[in-house]
Amino acid sequence: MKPEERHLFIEACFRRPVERTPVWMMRQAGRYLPEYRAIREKYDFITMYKTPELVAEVTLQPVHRLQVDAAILFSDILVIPEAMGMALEFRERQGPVLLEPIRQVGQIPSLKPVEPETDLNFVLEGIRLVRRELEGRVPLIGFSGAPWTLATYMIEGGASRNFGHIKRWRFGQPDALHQLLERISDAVVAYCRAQIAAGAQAIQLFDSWAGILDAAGFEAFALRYVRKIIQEIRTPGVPIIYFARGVGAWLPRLATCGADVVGLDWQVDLRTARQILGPRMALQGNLDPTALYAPPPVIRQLVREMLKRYGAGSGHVANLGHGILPDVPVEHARAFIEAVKTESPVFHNTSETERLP
Ligand code: 1CP
Repeated sequence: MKPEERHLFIEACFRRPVERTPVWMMRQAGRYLPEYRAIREKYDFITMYKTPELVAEVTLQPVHRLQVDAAILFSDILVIPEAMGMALEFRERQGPVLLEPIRQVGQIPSLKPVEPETDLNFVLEGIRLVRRELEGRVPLIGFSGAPWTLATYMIEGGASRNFGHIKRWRFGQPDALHQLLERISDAVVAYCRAQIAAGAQAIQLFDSWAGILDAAGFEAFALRYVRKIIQEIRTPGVPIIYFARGVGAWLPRLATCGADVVGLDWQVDLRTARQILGPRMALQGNLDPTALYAPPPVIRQLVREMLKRYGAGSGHVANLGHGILPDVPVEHARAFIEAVKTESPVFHNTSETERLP
């Protein structure tokens, strides 16, 4: 069989049998890698994600160095607000900032519909380059921000402490918020479809700020749009992952999102999550990213515990519960990846797993 015909990562996403648990790390293409920092010394972050050759190079760095089971495109969720016409600036030590956040309903009509082939061609070209260079070794994950999280950045302007602006919309003018979320959803659908057409083999929707909502708000302002997007971008053979942070209290609701895989943060217990979500979807996660500060033998033990919490059989993609932190030693990241690869086969071998508690 040619390598591209069967990828562990894709098989596990669809809960088909695998000989071991596949593993990758959110934010694996980033600052903890010295080779990333070396490029970053020469270019600012925005130039990097707008240059397809650099996108390809950085995307492949963790594949070469750590032999992860999937590549994730080096880019950012804020390319969508930027393509909709919002000015974006990257500030060192602060991160990305949208210079004129949306604070009035009247600003919504000025947002442009997104045409990925023209507005975001640097992403699509990056995908094509990565696919060519990967030669089918591991699959490439494309991604987008989910509408709620993108709306949070568009209204707050950047990272926020209390999310006072968007919360004011959520409770005070929900219709205006829905109007904005509709527009963002249209852009996300077009963007994800274009990524798949260019060669993305899986799509992850990042809802990093879902956890600031209340239960009813999570359903009305986050899930409802995610469900619709997933229906519209569904493509045979291309798994869709929904990563929502801070939503452990709403697992039964999460089960209705329609994704093939749900990404979980480290506060969720994998066994409980599998009981609730397992019959319908695969699970991805969820080691605490700060666990990678521990020495490698401890990391190995923590990985063993994570695998055991999930239990026997397929349907688990090992990952961190959020992005890898910039000051984690590369050798600790390697210990995480290797521990999953060497410890997990026992959980896929029925004669062995029958003996597990
Ligand atoms: O070199 C630098 O200083 C830039 C650091 C950096 C990197 C490497 C940023 C700025 N973004 C990225 C890459 C990135 N961002 C990827 C690449 C693929 C990967 O390796 O996983 C992805 C998937 C993202 C997604 C992203 N960007 C999210 C969702 C995931 C998450 O971590 O919650 C969010 C919220 C962003 C916004 C963003 N971009 C960058 C920063 C520092 C932030 C966070 C700002 C904040 O809210 O505090």
